[in-house]
Amino acid sequence: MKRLAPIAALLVLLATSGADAHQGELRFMFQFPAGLEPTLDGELDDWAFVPEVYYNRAENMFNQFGAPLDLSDFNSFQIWGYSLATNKVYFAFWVSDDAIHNTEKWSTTTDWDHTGGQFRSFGDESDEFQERWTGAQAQRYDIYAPTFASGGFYTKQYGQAWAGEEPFVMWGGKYTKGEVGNFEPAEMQGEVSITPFDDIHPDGPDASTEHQFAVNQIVGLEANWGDKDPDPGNYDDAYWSLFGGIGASSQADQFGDFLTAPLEPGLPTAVETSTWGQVKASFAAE
Ligand SMILES: [Ca+2]
Ligand SMILES: [Ca+2]
Ligand SMILES: [Ca+2]
Ligand SMILES: [Ca+2]
Repeated sequence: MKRLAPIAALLVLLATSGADAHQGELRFMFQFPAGLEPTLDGELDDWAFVPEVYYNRAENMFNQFGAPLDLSDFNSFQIWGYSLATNKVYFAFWVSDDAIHNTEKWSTTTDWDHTGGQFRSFGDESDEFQERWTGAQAQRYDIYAPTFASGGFYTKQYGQAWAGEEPFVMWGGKYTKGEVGNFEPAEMQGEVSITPFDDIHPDGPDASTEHQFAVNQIVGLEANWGDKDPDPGNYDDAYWSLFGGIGASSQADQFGDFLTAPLEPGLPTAVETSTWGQVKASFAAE
């Protein structure tokens, strides 16, 4: 499907005129119809009907360090979506990089209720304060998957660790070219679901407040890929960001804004009995 999304294009005008944007231009979270949420198997065919307006491509990212844009050095797309039926976030990505190390990942920060504010690095506060509030009202997730991180995990939430593990973060992914850690070009892709929270409590989900998605919400996000080609221990090549917000790893005011888009016209809506083959056949027949 190559057309641009007419509803999303219109909402650019509406939302940017009234919203309190943080960094950069408004981007869009695709709304999956109920029953068509992606299967987290590492295959991105169930994202094929997402229009181009929802793709966040490397050529539109910001580099906080030295290297100029060079798509042979780093290339990617990411798509952010959500579902009202499952109340989950869906994140798909493709990465092409001239070397992928097990210290490289998507470092993404989230502020679903758009409060802004500090959420990590409370250096002057008590241990008790830090345990309660680090990663609570806004969050940092590191998505290494499908790479197994040098630290011994695939995904991580900083502060409230349980919220970064299954079933609150689920993923599927694979390398489609090369491999991790051999200093040669590699490509990988993945798809991730995240349970969104407005407050994550150390005691677990029952003590926490889940965020409830609705259409036309403005949510806060940032996502980064730190490129470390010559030295797996250093961000020596580039630090690519969606919005380029300096300090976004601890300050939610430095995130950018996404709009939770309405359903795109023309997507199937009642697919309980459909298989993916039938759904794809219906698109091919258009
Ligand atoms: Ca899939
Ligand atoms: Ca690179
Ligand atoms: Ca918040
Ligand atoms: Ca790299």
